[in-house]
Amino acid sequence: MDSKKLKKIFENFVCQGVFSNATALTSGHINETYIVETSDLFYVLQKLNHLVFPNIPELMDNKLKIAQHLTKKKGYQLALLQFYPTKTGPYYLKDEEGSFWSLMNYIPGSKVLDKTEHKDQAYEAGKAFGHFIAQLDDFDASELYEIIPNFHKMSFRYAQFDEALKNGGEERKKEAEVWIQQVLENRDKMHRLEKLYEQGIIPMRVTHNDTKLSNILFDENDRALAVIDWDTLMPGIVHYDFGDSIRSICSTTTEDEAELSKINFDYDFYQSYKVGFLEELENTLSEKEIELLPLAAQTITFIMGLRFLTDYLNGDAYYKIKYPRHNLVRAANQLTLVKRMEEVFE
Ligand code: GN1
Ligand code: MG
Repeated sequence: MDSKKLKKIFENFVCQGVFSNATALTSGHINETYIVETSDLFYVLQKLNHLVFPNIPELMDNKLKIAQHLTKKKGYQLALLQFYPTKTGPYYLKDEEGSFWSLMNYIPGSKVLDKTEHKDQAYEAGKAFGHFIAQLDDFDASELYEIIPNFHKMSFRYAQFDEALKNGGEERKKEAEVWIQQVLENRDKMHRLEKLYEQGIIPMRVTHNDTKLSNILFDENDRALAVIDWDTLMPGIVHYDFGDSIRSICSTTTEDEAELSKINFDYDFYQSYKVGFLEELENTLSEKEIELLPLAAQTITFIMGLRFLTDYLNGDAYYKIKYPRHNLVRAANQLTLVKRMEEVFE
């Protein structure tokens, strides 16, 4: 998007500084994100994908409530996201094309990691997400809108997959055959966490639901600075967040790697992440929740593989892709990682 348009959008928000420049960040799969440079400060301007997030007012309401809660907590040790209102009041702007925008603070001196480089980073990531969840423990989950209903619910993702299998093109199905087979074979095992939740054995908490490595900001010394991307904060189970971190933090490649032989599960990183995570959450989680963490790693990696595969069969309707078989590559990558995890855990 050109700079002139971005300037116009930015000027609808109440904040300091005169717009000088905007650069796109390309890592997210859903929203469009820009760093805005002004005479004063940097900001993060985001075009929110309203096909994925159909109710933007509710989305922003969730994020503001979380910000308010964490601001009030004296013990919150990470940098906070702040959201800026528009001149007409709401914390989002609807532009002339019907697109929705929000503006956030930029956290100075921060960087994002694509891949874990050493185990201290894994430990820091575990501490950061553990801390975030612990600080939300006294937040009333019923105050949050379920922004994407059934987001990590396996039965819902299986239903979408079954539908895609029924309607998908023959060619795509043939290309994806081995991965479809792996999904079918693991169906029951990967359903276990959801069943335990439904039986009341695992409790509901407020969870982040997108705890990948790139949703942590690090400082130059690799200390975690902030947990970002609060789009999917909703009621959930702790396993969603633990598992989603492990799949990105303990893989030897990114989820875009097409060369499957390069994908391994790094058990040292896993242990370090878990130590950091439990340092923050030991007194909050039950023994049963802790016992199920290895299954969480496999289940959430699997659900990502399943979602990429479903999107591939659907003709790439959901995730942004950079080339035609991108979603198939991502699905193969994640399902390979599940296998590598299984070898280690069993
Ligand atoms: C999407 O847009 P991004 O990168 O924050 C997705 C997550 C997936 C992730 C895979 C709302 O997150 O669930 O884990 O891609 N978010 C949504 O990298 O579907
Ligand atoms: Mg996200």
